[in-house]
Amino acid sequence: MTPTITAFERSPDGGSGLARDTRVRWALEEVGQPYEVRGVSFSALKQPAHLALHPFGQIPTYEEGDLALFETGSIVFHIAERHAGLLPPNTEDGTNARARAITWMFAAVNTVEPPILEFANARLLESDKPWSAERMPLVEDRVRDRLRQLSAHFLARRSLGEGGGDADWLDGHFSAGDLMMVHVLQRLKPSGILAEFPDLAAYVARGEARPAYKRAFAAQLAANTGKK
Ligand SMILES: N[C@@H](CCC(=O)N[C@@H](CS)C(=O)NCC(=O)O)C(=O)O
Repeated sequence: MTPTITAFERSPDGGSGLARDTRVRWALEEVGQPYEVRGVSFSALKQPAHLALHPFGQIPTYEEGDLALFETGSIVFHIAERHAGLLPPNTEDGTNARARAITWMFAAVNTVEPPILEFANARLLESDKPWSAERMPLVEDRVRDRLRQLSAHFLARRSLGEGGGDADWLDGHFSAGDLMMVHVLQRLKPSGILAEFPDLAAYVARGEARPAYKRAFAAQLAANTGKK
């Protein structure tokens, strides 16, 4: 059955990949699962029909037969559980690697995304407040702390010679953990903070170079611009 996801009818970023349906589109493209998209307006997000799917009135959602899901972590996990390609197999050899990849999915949304969102909100919604300039360095440094830690993880993997010596991804092969982490980090690109960590900027670029990401990005852009 072809799943249907929801996305902004008109995304505030014009469809340039920041809206969270990108993660879901990307996961579906990675596993080769066709999908349909229903655009939702900002006012419809808070109407009963959408709230029945998403109690917090947000996108994306995922519908497949009787199943309706919200939260990108859960949706991407669901896709990764049902299709090969985003998590190591649940075999004797793969179980630990699978558990670690799932751990990275949680780390992306629970540990790395919150300070990045705080920073994005501080820039977009609070810059006119009298306390904004004083607070901003604290908010930026919380982001830098996380990036330093993530960067140290890659450095440790490289120095251990993991991933064939180049450690392109968080833990072995590309996984749903990388998909979530790359998308979380992308939000930092316009600020210049990501560029302070060239290894992480290169990691994000590797994610963006994946054909499945490019297809997801193009589809979201086309939906917002009407151009294919
Ligand atoms: N934790 C949620 C966050 C979802 C979310 O923040 N969606 C944004 C779009 S990227 C949204 O719908 N914003 C509109 C609103 O909150 O009213 C997830 O990962 O799915």
